[in-house]
Amino acid sequence: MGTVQKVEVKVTDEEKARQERIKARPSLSEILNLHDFEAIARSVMQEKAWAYYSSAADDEITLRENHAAYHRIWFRPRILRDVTNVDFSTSILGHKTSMPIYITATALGKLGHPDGELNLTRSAAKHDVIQMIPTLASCSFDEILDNAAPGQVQFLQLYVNKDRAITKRLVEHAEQRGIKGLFITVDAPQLGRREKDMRMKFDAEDPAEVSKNDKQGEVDRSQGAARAISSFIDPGLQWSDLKWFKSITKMPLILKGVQCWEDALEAYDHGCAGVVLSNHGGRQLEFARSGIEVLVEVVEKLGEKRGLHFPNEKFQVFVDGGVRRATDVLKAIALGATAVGIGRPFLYAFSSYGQEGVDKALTILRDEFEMNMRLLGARNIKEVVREMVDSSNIHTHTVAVPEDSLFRLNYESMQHARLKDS
Ligand code: 173
Repeated sequence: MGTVQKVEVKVTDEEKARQERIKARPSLSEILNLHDFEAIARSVMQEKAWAYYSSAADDEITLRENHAAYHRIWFRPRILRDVTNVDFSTSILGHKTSMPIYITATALGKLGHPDGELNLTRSAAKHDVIQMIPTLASCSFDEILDNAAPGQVQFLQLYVNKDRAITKRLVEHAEQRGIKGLFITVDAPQLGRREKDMRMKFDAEDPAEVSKNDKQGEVDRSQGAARAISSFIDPGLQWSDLKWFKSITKMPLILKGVQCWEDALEAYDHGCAGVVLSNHGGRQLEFARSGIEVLVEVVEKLGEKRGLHFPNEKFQVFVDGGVRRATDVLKAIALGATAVGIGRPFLYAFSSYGQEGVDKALTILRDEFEMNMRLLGARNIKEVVREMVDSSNIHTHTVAVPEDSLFRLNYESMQHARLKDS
């Protein structure tokens, strides 16, 4: 079983108790679903790391909506279709993947485990899925590439630096090292308020700090991990910059963080290869809608305005946020997404169990896909079609759905400021 981080923290009573909780982790064979990793991570992770990974904007309403939105979509399965064999492999930007998911970019992997993002790289190779490497990884970009299997497909998530020379170097280097797609983050001109994270001080000596090689500029450490390292991001990024990106790279450009059909249409008209309908895991604009809700309007309006049918090879639409089950993914596929990004569940998996945790998470998803494709009456991803879901309630934000206990139990309430002597 992979080692859980035991860095040289002062051995306080709280740390001793944490070490006991690490020893008391259930074995991987007892883990049944992705929610389980979250519950375990919450009890075994260092407080600061948990705060950074789990936190989201303001009152965390969008964080919860991302997951809850999937509960407003119900299936219309087909029967008697000989589902002895089901194949849920597909391709993303022309690259094969064993399932219609990818490991999306999440910063600061070493906060959760000493091997950081390499847990994801190695597991992605083993399970034939694609990893999107974050600009702000704890491991250096080259270390991640060097640890990839021969021919392993990886994408790069890009934060655009105010100093375009730094961005240009990174993009050219990424292309030269064989990165297959550039996902430009467009929903974070300024970092959202993640108050759980802000209550923690980001430590100058933190071993998990973003890779020294990939440093993007000076930092302000008073407001949590994320704000500490985000000041290099250019809030001046605009549509006209896409021309420049096209002039410096041949990699397909995908905008990550599109939140309405009008911008998806702009992206298409600007020659992007796709969009990720995302609100950054609920960490940016509070009351941003879920990616799955936005997907419904994007598919409808781009069909109407440009005659596009989805899924579409030329312009691919991805969704992320709140995904915990293969049924969530299948809903997005039925509604026209090419694939779905999953972030936090893999962080929680490696923070709790190292690479074996990620392996287990991917195995769980594979098993869920197999069963649910059979139950849905779809033998391959092409057969997961629009008619298999009823999304008529997607834009209605208050509907009665059964309590989602596993998710709710993992949700941590926000904290008030504490008195000095408490
Ligand atoms: O969501 C994040 O935490 C994130 O994307 C980020 C952005 C800048 C610095 C660190 C993390």
